[in-house]
Amino acid sequence: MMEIELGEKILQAHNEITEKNRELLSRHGLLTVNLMGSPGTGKTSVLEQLIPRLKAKVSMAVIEGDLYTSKDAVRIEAEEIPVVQINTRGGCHLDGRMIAEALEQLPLPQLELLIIENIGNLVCPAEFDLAEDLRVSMLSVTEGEDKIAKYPLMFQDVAAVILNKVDLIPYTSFDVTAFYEDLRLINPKAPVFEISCRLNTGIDEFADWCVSHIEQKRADRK
Ligand SMILES: Nc1nc2c(ncn2[C@@H]2O[C@H](COP(=O)(O)OP(=O)(O)O)[C@@H](O)[C@H]2O)c(=O)[nH]1
Ligand SMILES: [Mg+2]
Repeated sequence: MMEIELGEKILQAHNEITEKNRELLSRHGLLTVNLMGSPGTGKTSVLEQLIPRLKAKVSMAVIEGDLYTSKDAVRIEAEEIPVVQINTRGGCHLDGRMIAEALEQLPLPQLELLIIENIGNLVCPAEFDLAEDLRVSMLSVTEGEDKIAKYPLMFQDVAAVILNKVDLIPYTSFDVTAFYEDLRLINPKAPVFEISCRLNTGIDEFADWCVSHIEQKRADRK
């Protein structure tokens, strides 16, 4: 009984903070994207490819979730956009309180797009609403297509899926057909962007998808 009550209280506190974050983000008209996936799937690499394509058209910032280091934030800083580092000190996901603190450090009135790189993990991030508009989940071919069926929460309720490292398909046993079959069982509609950060392919399509959502947000504000 005690445990359940405690869990409920923590969850309730998280939900209250998240609603405040949502109100703040919506007041400033930001489109917020929660980018999730395993460690090493290529989240930061995708951002490094995406930011140069978007930053001339869209005022954007990144929140970098990391366990202990600022290595990813340093990589994003090189793209010359605002970036805030959150270190969870071992915590396996970002939460509303961490996002609230990060938002305090960002120039919200000047921003249109906020991308949150979540902690590399295929389980916990899926369970925490970060007040995002869009969830994007990533899988890379070296992880294996079976991860869709094994971690369905991560892929079922997302607006888009990125399949990264497609340049490595010839060198792995990744089964593209099974990937799509398993994905469509749990998520029939989300667009899939097949990307290679190494070969620089597929990113333009993903950038266009982001821009179309930003344009929708601009239209909603009018
Ligand atoms: N071959 C190949 N390697 C990639 C690709 N994208 C990322 N990587 C490599 O995968 C590793 C992890 O990438 P990173 O962006 O740090 O992943 P994160 O932990 O999800 O942020 C790095 O060594 C990248 O160079 C890709 O499309 N193809
Ligand atoms: Mg990273």
